[in-house]
Parts: sequence; structure tokens; C-alpha cells
Amino acid sequence: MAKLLKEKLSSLLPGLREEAKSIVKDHGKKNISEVTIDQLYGGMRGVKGLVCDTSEVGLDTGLIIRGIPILELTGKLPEEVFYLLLTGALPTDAELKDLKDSLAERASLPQYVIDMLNALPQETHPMIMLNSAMVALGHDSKFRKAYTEGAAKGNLWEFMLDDCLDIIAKVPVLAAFIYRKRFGKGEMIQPDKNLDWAANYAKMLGIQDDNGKLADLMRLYMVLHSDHEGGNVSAFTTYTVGSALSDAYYAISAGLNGLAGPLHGLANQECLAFIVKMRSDIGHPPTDDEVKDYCQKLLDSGRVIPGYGHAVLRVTDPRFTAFLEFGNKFIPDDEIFKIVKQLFELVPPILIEQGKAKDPWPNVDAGSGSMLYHYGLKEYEYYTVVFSVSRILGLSAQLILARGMNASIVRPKSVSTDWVKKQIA
Ligand code: NMX
Ligand code: MLT
Repeated sequence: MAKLLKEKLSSLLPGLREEAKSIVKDHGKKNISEVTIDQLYGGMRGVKGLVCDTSEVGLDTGLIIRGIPILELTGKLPEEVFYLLLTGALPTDAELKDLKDSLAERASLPQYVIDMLNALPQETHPMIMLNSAMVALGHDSKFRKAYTEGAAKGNLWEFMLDDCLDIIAKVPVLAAFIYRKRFGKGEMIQPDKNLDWAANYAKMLGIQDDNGKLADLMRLYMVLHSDHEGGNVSAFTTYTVGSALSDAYYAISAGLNGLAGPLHGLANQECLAFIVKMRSDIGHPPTDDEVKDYCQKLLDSGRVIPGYGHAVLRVTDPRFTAFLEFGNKFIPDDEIFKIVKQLFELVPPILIEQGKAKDPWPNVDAGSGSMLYHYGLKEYEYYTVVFSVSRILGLSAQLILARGMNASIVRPKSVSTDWVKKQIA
């Protein structure tokens, strides 16, 4: 049971709870945000309504994890980043080993989940498979059992930690099984205890990786997508469902259902589909004019350009920059990657000219798929599952901390249109 991680959290939480209590006691009525009518109708954009300590997203900096910009974490293992998200510090060698050992011990998948997935129609979307399996795995929730048996409120975080470690350990095995089953790749490949979490995932997919580059990409991918503060659809949903004391399986599955939307995580699938279709419709490596024309037609048909724009960011997403650097270094001549670079040059001016999108720059989804595609993961219907495997690190860290802080049930006030009209009058 990741003994050192549990000890670390046990030593941190009393101080964090005390700090939150005294902030509320001394400054509880201080105003920190207002809500305007356009925010009421506009997805609460910019309303400060929850605390998230795992990471923050600056509109001109992008993702910062516990004070460290994401571009400074690209050489770390996802396990290290999970430890950082959760505790605020990178692990020592002993703490990392303790976490890795604990994950390796928990990696097996129960047979009933495999049977359940095998019973689904062959062409089921991989995100439906992942999210159904996530809820089904909740059968074994230690949190739910402990709550039912009367565990004290102050100790519930320990069971949340236990469940989340189970989920993190099992999800690469589950996701790789889904890939192999859904796309007819043959038998499930068992995890290898000697590999790190991301390399294991790459290996279990069963894609040829003689030079280890897919494993390198997977480590980078898992770090870059691990968290994006608390207000994005999947994090906010996970937090809300967890706040009802639903266990981590229910809460994470709910969040991933949001990630499956094309304006959120499914944009990575949409992006690659868009590029591959453009290449096929045009019939040769497209010229700049052909790319511009193709994008303009997409906009004119009332669709968005996937991979561009963001609810918070107002600069190029540093996660996109990290993929661009990886691509420039290792796959500069790849045809799909070249189109990604063409789009990076050509789409922002088109969106600026159109004048609607507040952020005309690429987000993480604009680049991620082209890397997976190059290294042999061509089935882009699967890409949001890869995003999910990574994002489970952040969702878990947020859930464990919320329970550790005895977070309240989420219940903002809604208002009716009549109420709004009366306010205006
Ligand atoms: N292409 C065309 N139009 C866009 C785009 C885009 N990429 N981005 C924003 N707009 C439009 C948007 O549809 C809206 O139009 P309307 O007024 O007609 O409703 C207008 O610009 C204003 O939207 P914003 O306030 O700039 O964006 P918002 O905060 O509402 O939404 C996104 C943010 C990310 C949902 C939006 O930029 C988008 O749809 N992007 C494409 C999908 C995408 O890449 N999603 C992935 C996000 C990252 N992730 O991984 O989750
Ligand atoms: C994310 O990584 O969650 C996306 O960039 C969406 C967001 O932060 O709103």
C-alpha cells in the first residue's frame, strides 16, 4: 500500500486542514469573484468557484504543476508527476520505488471486467468501453465498503487513496486490453513488473517499438495530459461527483464521460480525423493555399477547427509546444506532422480574421495525435482513451486531496430566467 506516500499525506493533511479552516475563519466573507450575466449564460467562464492545489493554468503561461511549468517536467516519469500533483513535492528515490512497487502489485484486471467488455458489440467506441469498465471496477471499491461499514469521515481519504492507486495501476492494462480487443489485435498482453507505468502501457498495446520511441512518447504524453487545474469539464465533474461521497470509480468514470466530448478530450480524435481526411480529400501533400481553403470551408459549414482555442489559455498551449519539439526532433519528415506544423502557421490568422474565438492558438490536442499516428497507433477513435489514462493521474490526486480536506458537497445556486429578468429590471 504505497506506505511512504500514505505517511507523507498523513503528515501533510492536518496542517492543510488547519490552514483552510483559519483562512475561512479570518477571511470567510471576503469577496474574490463576481458573476456577471454573460458568465451565467457562458459556462461560468472565469468565475472563481473552487480550490484546486494540484495545478493551475495561467492564461499566458499554460499549465503549472505545483509551481513548476509543464515544460520543465517533460523529462519526468508520470509516477513522479502524480506524486508531485498529490503532495507538492517530487518523490525521493525511495518514495518513487515505493509507489511503483505498489502500482505493480495492483495491476491485475478482474475477470468479470474482461467478460463484460467481451460482451459489448465489437464496434463499441473505446471510450464507452473504458467508462463502462471503470464503473464496473467499482464493485471492488474499498472506499464504498469502508463507508458502508461506518468509517469515520476524517479517515475516508485513506480509502480514496487506496481506490485511486488501484485505478491508476489497472487503467493501462484495461486501456491496452480495450485497444487490442476493439481493433482485432489479438490476445491481451500482461503487464511487465520491471517496466515503468507508461512503458508498460506502450508494451501492452502490442505495437512494434524496436527503438523504444513509442515508450518515450508515452512517458511524455502521460506527463503532459496529467492535469489541467480544477475547472475543466472532466476535473470539475469528477470533483462534483466525488463530493457526494461517491467512490473514485463513479467519480472518475463521470469525469471521463465529459472527456469523451468533442469540445474536450475527444478533440484529439477529431484533430487527427480532420488532418487525415484533408490529406485524402486533397490527394497530395497540401499546399498552404489548399490548407487555408479547407479550414475556411470547415468554418463556413459551422464547425470548429479541432485543436484550436481554449476556455482559459490565450497563448500557444505549452503542451502543444512540447509535442512540437518532440516531433521536430524525432519525426520531422512525417507527412501528418508536417500538416500539423502547416496548421500551426495558418489557422491562427484565419481564426483571428474570423474574429470569434478568444484564443486562436493551438491546444494540446492539435499535436498529440500526429505523434501516436507516426509510431503505429493509427486508430484515432482510441486517442481519447490515451488522454484518459493520463488524466486519471490528476483526477485521482484531486479526489484524494478533496477527501483529505473533507470537501463539502458541491451545490451552487441556479436561477431562473424570470429571476434574471427581474435583476435586469
Ligand atoms: N474553431 C472555430 N471557432 C471557434 C474555435 C475553433 N477552434 N474556438 C472557439 N470558436 C468559436 C466558438 O465556437 C464560439 O462561437 P459562437 O460565438 O458562435 O458560439 C466563439 O468562438 C467564442 O468561443 P470562445 O469563448 O473563444 O471559446 P470557449 O471558451 O467557449 O470554448 C473551446 C473553448 C476549446 C471549447 C473552443 O475553443 C473549441 O471549440 N475549440 C475546438 C475544440 C477543441 O480543440 N477542444 C479541445 C480543448 C482542449 N482539450 O483537450 O480539452
Ligand atoms: C484540459 O486539458 O483539460 C483542456 O485543455 C481543457 C481545459 O483545461 O479547459
